[in-house]
Amino acid sequence: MKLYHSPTSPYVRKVRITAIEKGVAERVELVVANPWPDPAAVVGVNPLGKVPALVADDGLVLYDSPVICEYLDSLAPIPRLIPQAGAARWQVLRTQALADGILDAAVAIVLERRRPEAERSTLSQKRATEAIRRGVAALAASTDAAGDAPDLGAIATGVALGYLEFRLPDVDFLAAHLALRAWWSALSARPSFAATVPA
Ligand SMILES: N[C@@H](CCC(=O)N[C@@H](CS)C(=O)NCC(=O)O)C(=O)O
Repeated sequence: MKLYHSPTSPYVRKVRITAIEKGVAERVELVVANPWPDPAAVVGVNPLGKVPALVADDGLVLYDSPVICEYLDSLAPIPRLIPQAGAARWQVLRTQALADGILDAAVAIVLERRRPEAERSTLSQKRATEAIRRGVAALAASTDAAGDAPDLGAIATGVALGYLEFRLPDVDFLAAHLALRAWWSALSARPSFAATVPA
């Protein structure tokens, strides 16, 4: 399999952690494709011009990190990162959607901050910041106890919190959520997280 990736993309990190937790990381060849300076690097595999994109061994092309993670989860029965049915399945997928939404809002702020000051929208940044605050509060209300083997919801949550710390360190989104901070700290010690810390 080939994973088109940029080293600092949090969506890519989620896929890489999923591959490690599933025990299939050695089957994944990393292909550097940074879409910001060079959109052509990835449009051949993803018409949206975004990473991650995966080319499976049989030539199947997949994109959007939730789809790629579900594909990786299907490659081996154990550990199961997305429950196959029932309420547990929908809760994991919802948590992933929540964490990915936090990422989308955080990425929007990062991009806004990179624009010339006169072109920045304070309203967009404020809306995104508030969405992140509400999202983190919802994660804090629902995250499982520390020490559990992570499912895809936990992986996505850990990646989102890591990205907030990496790109928006001036805002302490976890200040009011000390239990979530402790949970995340324990999760971050796992080899899969330690091996994928963004440089
Ligand atoms: N929903 C997508 C988001 C992927 C995404 O936004 N990737 C960013 C890198 S962090 C990207 O490639 N952006 C390039 C662009 O928007 O042109 C996923 O989960 O895979």
